[in-house]
Amino acid sequence: MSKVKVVIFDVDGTLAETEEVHRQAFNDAFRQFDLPWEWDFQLYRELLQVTGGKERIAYYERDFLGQAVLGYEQVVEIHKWKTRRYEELIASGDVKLRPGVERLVREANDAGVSVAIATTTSYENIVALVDATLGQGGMELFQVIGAGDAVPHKKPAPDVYLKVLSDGAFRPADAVAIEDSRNGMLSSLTAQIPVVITPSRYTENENFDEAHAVVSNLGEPSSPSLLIAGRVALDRGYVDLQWLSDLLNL
Ligand code: XBP
Ligand code: MG
Repeated sequence: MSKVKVVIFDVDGTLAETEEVHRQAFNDAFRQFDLPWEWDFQLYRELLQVTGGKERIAYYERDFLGQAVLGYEQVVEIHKWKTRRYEELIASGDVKLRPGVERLVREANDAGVSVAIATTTSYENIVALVDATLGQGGMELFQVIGAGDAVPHKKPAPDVYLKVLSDGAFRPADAVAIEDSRNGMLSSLTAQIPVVITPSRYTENENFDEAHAVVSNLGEPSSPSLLIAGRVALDRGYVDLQWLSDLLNL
């Protein structure tokens, strides 16, 4: 009998390595709107500290360049174009789910354990990614979704996790979050939800000291994952419901 009642997944960096696609879509949008901006890998890593695409653009102009010329409506318009571009790029099918994600999502569904999403990206972007990776019907594998602008404050604020808990009538002690970033970890922990970190390309140097476990990825029976830090040994080499329950039982 699983103690976990809901597994809550972050999206960007956790379900898949999507941030390079977001970066490309931002840069394409800047060209489209004749803005002389180009975000490279290092700069984008810094800018990822600001969660949410609109917030990131506004921060870049105001605090990074120190000259706010775009009004809020223009930021929204650029971001809308960026979202369409992101959907196009994701639909090309080059981005794959990270190891173990599909296995754990299906294991939970088969066991009657809920699967939820808590992200700062938009609902459209989730659908684009899930359709491209899990195919038609993939969205039905996620019973509760907390996305983007549905809450007033994005991660590291706990709002999106609190929304998922309240929408699904889950207790924090029955939930576990899977995240890839410090901001995501703080969001989940502030909502009192235990968190497992699978660091991603952009977040591998962040501090995850407060996480319940850090694993290189969720792993597969055929390609085990490395336990970087954690309170329970990862004997089988991959994260499954039993292991998550053991983590919650501590
Ligand atoms: C990561 C983010 C997002 C994406 C861009 O979200 O901070 O802002 O970088 O997406 P997650 P939008 O919580 O899934 O890790 O442009 O749609 O905001
Ligand atoms: Mg993330």
